[in-house]
Amino acid sequence: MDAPAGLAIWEDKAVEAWAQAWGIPRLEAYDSLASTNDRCREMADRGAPAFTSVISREQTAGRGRGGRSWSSPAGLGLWMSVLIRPQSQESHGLLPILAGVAVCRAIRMVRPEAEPRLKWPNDVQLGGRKVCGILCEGVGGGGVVVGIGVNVRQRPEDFPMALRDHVISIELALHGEVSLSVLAGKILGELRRLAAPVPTLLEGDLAKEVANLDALRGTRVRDVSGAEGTVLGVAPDGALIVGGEGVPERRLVAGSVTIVDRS
Ligand code: BT5
Repeated sequence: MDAPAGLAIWEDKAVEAWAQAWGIPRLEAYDSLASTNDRCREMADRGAPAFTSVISREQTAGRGRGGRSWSSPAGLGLWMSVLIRPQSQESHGLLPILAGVAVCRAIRMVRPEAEPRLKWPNDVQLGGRKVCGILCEGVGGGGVVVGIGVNVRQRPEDFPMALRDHVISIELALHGEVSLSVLAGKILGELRRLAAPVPTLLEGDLAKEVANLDALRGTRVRDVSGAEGTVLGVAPDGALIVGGEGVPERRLVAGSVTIVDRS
């Protein structure tokens, strides 16, 4: 497939200059793409180096896991994909969490009063509402495209009706303008710190940080099989540990959980 026409200028600056400022080898920016993950995958297939990134003002077919759709209106959020090339397959399960930590740190950098939380396995929340979703997709040669969608400027009416009670944008939660380029630069900077190289386990300070950010720890949840339990934390390999009150401890490695009770 031919490469679509990329922008020379994004957010008032040459795209190449952003790549240089952020210390990444290659950046492409677009007005509109079906999905930044698809474009990043094409670049990966042609041998693009780690941290090659793609940003689009709008996505016409932005997606979540399992083919769910991701609302990506023009100019209202950061819709970005980053190619990671982990040394080992073992670290793949950690990538959504590492990207989530990068987003939490970046939000704190642009809004120090913010209290973002990680909702295992791939969401970032503000005030219990989803502000960011992460979609990691494997590509050839052991690479992973990490898609990061952050709601930045939406007002409630900019979200699809069915989502309004569960979602939030940074500006709705915290007021005042947030620059897409500053946010993108902070996320990429933190991702480079966390994922070059990609760790194979969550250990030490990083494990503590994940525990502190964990929105689910201590909550009662139901997994996709219908089983309930209390979240005990995130394991070093990124699995969610659920147990408590006579329930045998188990590890969830994929899927989602629903919060049943916060007490
Ligand atoms: C996700 O999936 O949360 C991953 C979303 C990844 C989006 C990025 S944007 C850049 C890159 N390119 C892409 O095409 N995708 C990535 P999941 O956990 O399956 O959640 C999907 C669900 O989130 C949907 O079914 C909706 O309920 C909800 N949702 C859709 N749009 C949303 C939005 N803008 N903000 C919050 N929630 C949303």
